[in-house]
Amino acid sequence: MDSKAFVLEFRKAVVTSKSDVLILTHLQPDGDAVGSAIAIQLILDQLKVKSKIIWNKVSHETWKTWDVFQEAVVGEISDTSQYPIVITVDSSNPDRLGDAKRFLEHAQKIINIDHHTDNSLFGTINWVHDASSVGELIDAWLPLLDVVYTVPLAEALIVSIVTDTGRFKYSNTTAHLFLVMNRLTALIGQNRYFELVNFLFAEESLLKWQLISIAIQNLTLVSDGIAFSYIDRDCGEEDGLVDPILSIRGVRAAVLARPVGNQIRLSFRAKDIQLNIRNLAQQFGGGGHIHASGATLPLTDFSAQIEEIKLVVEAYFNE
Ligand SMILES: [Mn+2]
Repeated sequence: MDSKAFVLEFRKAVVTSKSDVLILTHLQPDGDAVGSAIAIQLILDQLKVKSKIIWNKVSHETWKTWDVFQEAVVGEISDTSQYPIVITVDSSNPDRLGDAKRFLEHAQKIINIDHHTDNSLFGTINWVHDASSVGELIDAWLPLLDVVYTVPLAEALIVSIVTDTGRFKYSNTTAHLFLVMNRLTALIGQNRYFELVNFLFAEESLLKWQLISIAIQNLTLVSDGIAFSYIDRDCGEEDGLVDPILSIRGVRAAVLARPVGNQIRLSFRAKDIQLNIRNLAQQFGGGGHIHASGATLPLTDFSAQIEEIKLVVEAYFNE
């Protein structure tokens, strides 16, 4: 489906909706999920279509201080109503939605917008392409939809792009993306861009630094430039804990394991372009991007599982 066909389908689906359009994204929404969900809502607003976003376990303090986030119209995960039109962003399969997955059951149309190449194409309309972020993907068809790039809309797309490219240092950063960013930053202005990136990145919680310190203490090199570590306490929804490990000189890839609720969450990152970390994530039933992926395992015996995980990682890089 090309962008023209998608926009036709998108418009047809949303404007005929008699009830609110529901916007869903993955558990523990990150910057891409938050930015793109809000961008979709702001687009629907302009089309005079009412919508609700359901955040599933949003805990990141950062978003709560962003005025555009505060103004978003949100629904409750406990909502039992049925929504005929559901739009999902940044979610490669229905399981990524957590409990919110049940909203897909009675939906007549599911519009699936995602940039994970392992997306299961679970939508009735799928806009799934390889791109840096969902923000970049939305920008690909937005000019055809006849909506105005307002300042909040541009901000939402910037939040999505800036966070999912690791501030333009991941391998998904392309020349084209800077053209997109050129338009978006011109729109919001230099001062607002400075404000935005500062509240996004200038501060981390003390807890996060403490968790990073645990991860550094538990770090081992399982192979040449391959770091493995774990955090042996439930640190809830904190994200970005693997990045400091990857930033250590000489580390080409990093794997971090930690318990969250009744699961072990695994994060995989690589900064060596030759390394495909997604294949490793897939060995644990996970997926994602070639240089940034994740997986979750049921938590049974943490210490024993850590040893097993470490062996799998070691074998993967030493074979
Ligand atoms: Mn994303």
